[in-house]
Amino acid sequence: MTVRIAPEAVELLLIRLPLVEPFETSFGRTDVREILLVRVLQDGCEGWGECVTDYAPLYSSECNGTARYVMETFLIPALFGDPLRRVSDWPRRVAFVKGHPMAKAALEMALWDLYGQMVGRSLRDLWGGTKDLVPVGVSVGIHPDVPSLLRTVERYRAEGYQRVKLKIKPGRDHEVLAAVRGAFPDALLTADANAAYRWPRDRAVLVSMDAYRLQMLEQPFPPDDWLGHARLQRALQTPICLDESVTSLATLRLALRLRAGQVINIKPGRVGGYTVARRIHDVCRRRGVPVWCGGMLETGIGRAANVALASLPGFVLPNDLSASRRYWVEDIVEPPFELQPGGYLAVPTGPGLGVRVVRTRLPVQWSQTYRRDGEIRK
Ligand code: NPG
Repeated sequence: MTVRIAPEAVELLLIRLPLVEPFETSFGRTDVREILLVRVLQDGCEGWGECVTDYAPLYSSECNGTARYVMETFLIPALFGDPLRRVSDWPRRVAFVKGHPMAKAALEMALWDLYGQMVGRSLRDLWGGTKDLVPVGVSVGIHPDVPSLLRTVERYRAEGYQRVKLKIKPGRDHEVLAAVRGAFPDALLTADANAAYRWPRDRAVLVSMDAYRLQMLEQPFPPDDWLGHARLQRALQTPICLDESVTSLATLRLALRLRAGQVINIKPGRVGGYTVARRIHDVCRRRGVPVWCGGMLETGIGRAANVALASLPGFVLPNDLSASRRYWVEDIVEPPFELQPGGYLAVPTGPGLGVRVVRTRLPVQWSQTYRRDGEIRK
């Protein structure tokens, strides 16, 4: 049986979901997440996707407003063209739209879920995942003071997370890393700068971070500073992990050729979807480069897709995929993600995402439905 992908309708919804505690990075602080969701409908089945954009373009150039505009003006009409033979044809279908990887990825996620529902197979199965459980860590935001940070780290370690990632920025780095390493001599620790440092200005500050025995230092410099990353990596024993820099297979190859990093954080939203994310995984695996799945404070929708991705064999390091209760009072899916003994999340086995979206739990700000026949309904 061949299943063609030709949704009759696409719904976009914006929800506002408060985080259980504020999350601060070098680019800003979030208390409430504004999240754009996508629902696609075909033959009585539905598929859900989550867009990892935020209310403002702080992490990258996209935000909820650009994603909505690009989806409704270009991507949804492209989806309403000829049926797709495979979901993995989506990147080629939308290649005429330059950039906007998060908008493309959100629709692709919904199409994978829809396809999985239609053929009764899980994403793990469709993507060649090999694990039932994926190792997970927790990302700890910038805290107002060191004692409160130590309390947070203690709590997450007691819950069982395998590693702790600390957000750092200039002026909020050595103090934090020294305190956490001092309090937890054996903890698996990483640090993430979200591009807040500059080469060569911050060379000495960064090189002296070798003292903290970090598993990796993530994205110290802006995404396009390839030479800065390569030069720092030559001076640093700690492996550099690239996040924002790796936006495609081409930038991955550049990173590996320049030795600008030794570890890759794969975020499907950043690279335009799960098809490209899997290709990046495949190249890294062939070359022996360890990868892990990054997180963007997703609801259970995006988390389900990311957990399935992280079940692929090359995802060998703890992922930024924490339990639902680390983010939300009540997740919008059933069942929620719970931390398993030893610091793992279980990979869903049901069709598609393998979780059910609870419509009554969605704090919808606005929604709009676009139909193949051209009708638009608010
Ligand atoms: O557990 O989802 C999570 C958070 C992981 O630190 C995390 N994400 O820079 O990787 C990042 C950061 C982030 C969060 C980036 C939100 C963009 C938006």
